[in-house]
Amino acid sequence: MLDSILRRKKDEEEKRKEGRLPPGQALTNRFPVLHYGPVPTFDPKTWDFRVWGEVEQPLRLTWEAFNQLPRSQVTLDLHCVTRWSQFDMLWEGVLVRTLMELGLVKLKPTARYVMQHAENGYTANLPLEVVLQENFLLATHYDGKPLEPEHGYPLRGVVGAIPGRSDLKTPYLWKGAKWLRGLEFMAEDRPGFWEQAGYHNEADIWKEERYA
Ligand SMILES: Nc1nc2c(c(=O)[nH]1)N[C@H]1C(S)=C(S)[C@@H](COP(=O)(O)O)O[C@H]1N2
Ligand SMILES: [Mo]
Repeated sequence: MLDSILRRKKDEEEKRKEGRLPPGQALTNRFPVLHYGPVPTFDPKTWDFRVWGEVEQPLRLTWEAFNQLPRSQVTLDLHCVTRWSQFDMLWEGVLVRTLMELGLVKLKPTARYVMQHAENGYTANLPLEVVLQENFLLATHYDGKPLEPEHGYPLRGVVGAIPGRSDLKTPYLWKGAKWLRGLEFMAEDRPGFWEQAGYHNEADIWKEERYA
């Protein structure tokens, strides 16, 4: 017990020295579960992933089709607004850029923001530029395995920091919607679920943009 606390403090100091611990955050080694409401059930026969809004053509993919998309891997440091940070987490999933490269999604020039729509009405908004970065993933796997139900199985948005990539904007983790069912491309910004509840719209981890 004491051992593990001391080890965690040492790890935390290390990450701080490396410039990877944002202000007000503490290191955790156990992946916490945080969300509002119940964990939804997944039915592969009725599940779909939709893209609509400021796109040339709306898109609908079944679970079977979504699974055939090429996946990318990225190692992210995740930072939750409730002040835990977990480092070096291996994620796998589909980059939004990949949907565009395949021609499945063609953006209208008016597209500037993106709303993630998840089960039970959860939403999270981000600027288009962030969604197109390589630290935002439509994630199906964590640590080499399909997501656990409580972490968003079968699909979640995930956003985190890539060490050394200060060119990428990094918002807090609530900006990734678990149990994701669709992306709405928008001309104007709209607040998502936690943003309507008073969380910061930009949510930059380095500027500690926690609450508005
Ligand atoms: N669908 C959905 N996604 C969600 C949430 C939620 O309530 N519902 N909470 C967000 C918040 S506040 C956090 S911190 C992360 C937590 O992800 P985790 O449970 O995998 O750690 O999920 C985010 N995505
Ligand atoms: Mo959170």
